[in-house]
Amino acid sequence: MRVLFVYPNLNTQMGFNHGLASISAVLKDAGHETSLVNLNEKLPPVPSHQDLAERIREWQPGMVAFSCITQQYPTARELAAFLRECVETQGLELPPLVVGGIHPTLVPAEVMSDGVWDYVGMGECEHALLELVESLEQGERRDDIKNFLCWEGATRPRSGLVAPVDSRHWVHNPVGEFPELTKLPEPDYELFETDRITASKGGWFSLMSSRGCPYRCSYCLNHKIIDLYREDLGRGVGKLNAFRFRPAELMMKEIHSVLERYDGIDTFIFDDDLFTQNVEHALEMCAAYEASGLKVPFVVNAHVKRLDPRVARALASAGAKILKMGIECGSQRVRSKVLKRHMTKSDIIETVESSEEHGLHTSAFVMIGLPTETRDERLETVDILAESRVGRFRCSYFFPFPGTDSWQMSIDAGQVDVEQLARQTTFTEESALDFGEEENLFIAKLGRCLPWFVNARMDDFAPAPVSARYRPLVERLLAMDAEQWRAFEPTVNAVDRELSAEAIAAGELHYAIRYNDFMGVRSDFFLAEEQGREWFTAAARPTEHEVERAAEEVMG
Ligand code: B12
Ligand code: SF4
Repeated sequence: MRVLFVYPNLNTQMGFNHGLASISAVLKDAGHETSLVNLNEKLPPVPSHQDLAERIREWQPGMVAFSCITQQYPTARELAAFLRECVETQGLELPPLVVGGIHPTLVPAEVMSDGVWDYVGMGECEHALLELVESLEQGERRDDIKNFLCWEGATRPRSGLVAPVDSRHWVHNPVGEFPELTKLPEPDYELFETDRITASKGGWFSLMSSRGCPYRCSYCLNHKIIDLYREDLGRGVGKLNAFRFRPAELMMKEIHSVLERYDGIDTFIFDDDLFTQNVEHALEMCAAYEASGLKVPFVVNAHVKRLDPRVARALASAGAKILKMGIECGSQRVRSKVLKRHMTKSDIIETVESSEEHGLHTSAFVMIGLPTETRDERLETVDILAESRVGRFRCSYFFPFPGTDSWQMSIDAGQVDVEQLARQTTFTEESALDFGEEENLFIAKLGRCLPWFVNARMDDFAPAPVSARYRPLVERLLAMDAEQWRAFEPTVNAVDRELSAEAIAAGELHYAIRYNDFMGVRSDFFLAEEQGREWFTAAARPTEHEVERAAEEVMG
């Protein structure tokens, strides 16, 4: 059968959709045909609603299957409603419309109640979608396929453009077992315009060598996935096989075939939730990577609670370039009570230190504007960055995803701005929570100018001449009222460049806004990168004098 996938990747960071790549590979292996309508601004021309209808008319798929995360769902729903309209207005013959991915998994009933879908997929659907495709091909309308919420008798009532929504006529099937990663075929990267995507991501190519994560952070989907499978499969978490790995041998085969097929790859990024968590798997992956002689650097995710020194060494030796980790917030209370991220300040400091000692550049995720967080607690986030001197940090405004525990917490705290939440598609420009006028203004300044706050605080923890340079700027910033801030905000990058250039010239270690507006990067790293030098191992860490010399080169 022909399956037409739709990925409404509009207004969200462009990327592969690993879920679709995996499902498509399984369908193709079973002899089905797949194709993709990928909507993203960076891949023009962006197909219009009508283009999608024409594609269905011409290609005549037996199913149209959408995949989406929360921010992409409104577009998916809009497209599906448009296609339903085309049935009435243009006589379009429409096959079943299916939707799956993170958002439908988190809030399936809410998605189903929109009335536009025939099937709503929950959880990992490689096997489930194949079963659905094969049953439809046989002309069956089954309503008992695991992982799907659908209409009784799999027949959507067709009165009106959008069906009347009545949950009494739905069948909510339980999820089936998690797919074994050892048995899944190589992801179908051919589904995408891979060369174009790689080029527009600056040569970064995303891979996944594992699925799942043993932690239960309140803002992430993992606790909800575990609860769903635990309830439906009736087994404890230890017996769910939720945290799975693709053997190093299969990963290396995939990496080599990707390098043969696609041009312009100069960094691999393992998008596994936690690459370093399972020591055995991480060591095997690093050993295989190093033994293959590949010189392509790579990037991985780690948890600060668990970075085995053997793994840190193996990563550095195999060519890992950046180690990413969630620090999220400096306050112990907010980390443990709100985020359910149980780690101490010393876990954070020690992991950053140990990674850097092994020559790994560290990158921290932090969130600003968390529910119930006080101003002092927000400033603790500044302090943990200043004290740890992490290699870089990526700052986003906290966003509560529907269906997660942090969503409920934000509602309970009375801090959700519902309208803002509904229209927001990124988390790096503004907060979706409302803390009152004064605090909202503070959060906006902190989120946009975090590197300056960190620079200003660095000498509270270790000698840092740069703090004196940034302190007056932070004081000026804090004194601005809303109108003054609005006028100043567009100049932030220019001011940052100017001050950073002065700090470079003076040989002062500092953070500057680099690569994108929400990233603060430590000067020794970006200077090395700008000069095309290798990142240093700890033993070869630059002295102040070397930083000064490098600065002189950059400044001419
Ligand atoms: C890799 C990853 C990325 C990569 C690639 C994203 C991509 N589109 O593939 C990058 C770095 C680009 C990225 C960016 C972002 N990400 Co991200 N990312 C992930 C991560 C770690 C893994 C996703 C993954 O590939 N999983 C493995 C695959 C196999 O699973 P899957 O995609 O869920 O697909 C399965 C099922 O969902 C289902 N399925 C999927 N599609 C369909 C379709 C049909 C028809 C059916 C039936 C089933 C089905 O079957 C699939 C196969 O088993 C997840 C966390 C996680 N553990 O899932 C976060 C996650 C998806 N990301 C998230 C977010 C918020 C983002 C960003 C918005 C962040 C930002 N500030 O910009 C951007 C958006 C980018 C985008 N266009 O998607 C959130 C989404 C939360 C939500 N409720 O929507 C997640 C869940 C993390 C979290 N906070 O909980 N991300
Ligand atoms: S450690 Fe990361 S992937 Fe795991 S539950 Fe927490 S946020 Fe999600």
